[in-house]
Amino acid sequence: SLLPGMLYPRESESREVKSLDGMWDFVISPSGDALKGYREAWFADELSKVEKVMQMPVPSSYNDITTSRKLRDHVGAVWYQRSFFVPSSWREQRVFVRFGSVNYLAQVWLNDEFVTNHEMGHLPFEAEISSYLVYGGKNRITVAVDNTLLQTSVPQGKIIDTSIDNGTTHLQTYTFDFFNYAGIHRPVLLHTKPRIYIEDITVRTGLIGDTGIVKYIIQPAGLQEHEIPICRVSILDAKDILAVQEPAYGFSGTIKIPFPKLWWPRGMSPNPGYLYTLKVTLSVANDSKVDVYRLPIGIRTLAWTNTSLLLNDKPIYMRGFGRHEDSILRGRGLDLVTVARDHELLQWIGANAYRTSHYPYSDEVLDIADRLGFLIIDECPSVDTENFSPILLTRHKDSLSELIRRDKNRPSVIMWSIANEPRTQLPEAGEYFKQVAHHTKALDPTRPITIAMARAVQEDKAGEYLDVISFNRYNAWYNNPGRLDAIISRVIGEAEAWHRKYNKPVLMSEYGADTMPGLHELPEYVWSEEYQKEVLSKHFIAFDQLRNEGFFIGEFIWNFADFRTAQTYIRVGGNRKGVFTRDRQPKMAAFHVRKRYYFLQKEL
Ligand code: GCB
Repeated sequence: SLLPGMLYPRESESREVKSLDGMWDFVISPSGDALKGYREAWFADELSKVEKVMQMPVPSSYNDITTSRKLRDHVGAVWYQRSFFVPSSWREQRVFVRFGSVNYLAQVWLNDEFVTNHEMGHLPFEAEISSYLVYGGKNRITVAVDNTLLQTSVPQGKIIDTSIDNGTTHLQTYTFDFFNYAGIHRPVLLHTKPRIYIEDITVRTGLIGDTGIVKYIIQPAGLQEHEIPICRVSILDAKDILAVQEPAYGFSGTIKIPFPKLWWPRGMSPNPGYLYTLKVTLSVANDSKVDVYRLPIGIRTLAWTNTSLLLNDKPIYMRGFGRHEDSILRGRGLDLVTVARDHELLQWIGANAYRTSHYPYSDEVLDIADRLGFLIIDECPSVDTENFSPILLTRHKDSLSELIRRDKNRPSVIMWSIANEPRTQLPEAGEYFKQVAHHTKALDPTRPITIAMARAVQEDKAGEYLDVISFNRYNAWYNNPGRLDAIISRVIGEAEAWHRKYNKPVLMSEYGADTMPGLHELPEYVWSEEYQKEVLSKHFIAFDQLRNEGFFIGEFIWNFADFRTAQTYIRVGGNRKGVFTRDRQPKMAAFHVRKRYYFLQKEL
């Protein structure tokens, strides 16, 4: 692969991890003088000496923490800085800094030196900083974060200059329906690796008869030409007992596990999400230093036909949600309390799947999905694409390269979603998505790809390049609001039309209704709890009929929980299509969804 590896920083006998999370000094770049920080080289000294700084928690979005409208709606750069100490012992190691996600553009300086930059939120990046550090002393890290979205960014946005009174303001506009939260959204970790280290691991699993097959490829780094590497791979079960006595040797190979415990999704086994550990050790002859990395893996197969998706040779039916990484005050920042609560609620309601709408979720979220046996449709950050251009195509492909590099070994990930609601009716959309699909398939032929479609079946130009057709449709909401009677036939008709046109499995990736908790009305009226319940129930009837037709493979309610959007008069405090409120309590419909999802679990 062209990209260097992006293994999650895990401690081991050869690797140390030190978190830089906590309060950082923070300054907004003045609007009207966007370049000030660069001109004055704010990274070159303590920010607090030259500017009035505030304290900003990392990880978090910066938008909703203060009472400042200016900060909430800021467009352009902000600066983060903190200091930290590095022990002298780290001189013997390589040291890296890793950002789980910075939205959208990041530039990083270590002490006085520029270290790296990264474009694209929701995906990790790291850089080796060994040569920039003061060992046994104090260091300073500075990060400039710019949230500006343009027609060439993923996702796309537009900057509009407005003149009100006598000043000009840059306004960020975007068509996607979630707030463009910004900041250092996920953990910042310092981590060490030995001089010669395991750079990347790729695992593919299979099953032949009663034998589990684990194929692996190890990418080493730091080897000199004359050095003779020794790479050793073994597999441990969940109790840390060797699953096979003999380790495998070499940078690639196959390990066979007799009668393995398979990775099953929720509801298909009393013990879903079973994980083994792939333990890799790398050393060189005549050197005592050994690098050790432990990767959790699940043994499963995945296959698809023109009507179904098969996991361990069994057809799967997905019952779940589109979600968001969104919570009160924190915005899109990783919040482990919310992550834990969300997975409690997902279990309570009987879901077995979710889509990471509309961007890749954190490593920490996917770790839980692997462990609990959720089926994940893993979505790249391309949402609402409208102006297809060569630069955008390159970035879009990059987003998939980075996503697949990060998540390729995860058993929970059973599909790549290469876009949400792109304008697939446009003439250029065909060639564009042909190329994105090609790129994705070349990187990972083991998983099917999909797009969450919004355009009408007849006008679509992208479906032929996909393996699974997903569609988002708001019957009785955006289409025919109030017309509960129109739902069943429309949903069935559309699913059939997609299948007829492309002869591929079909799932419904979004449907739902905005609902104000506490608003009640009979007969059902838009925005009431009764209305949401009824919209969902009508869809359930349609899905049950579709399931008899043999090509329908999943239902995903929009949305798991209420979430924040840009300000508009169609949103009350944000998007209210959640079955749970933004503070993660059930609306009335949640109890009905729970009945259905448990019924499906029993039936399947
Ligand atoms: C959609 C989008 C999603 C929106 C949703 C809505 O089709 O994919 O991002 O939030 O509709 O509620 O309008």
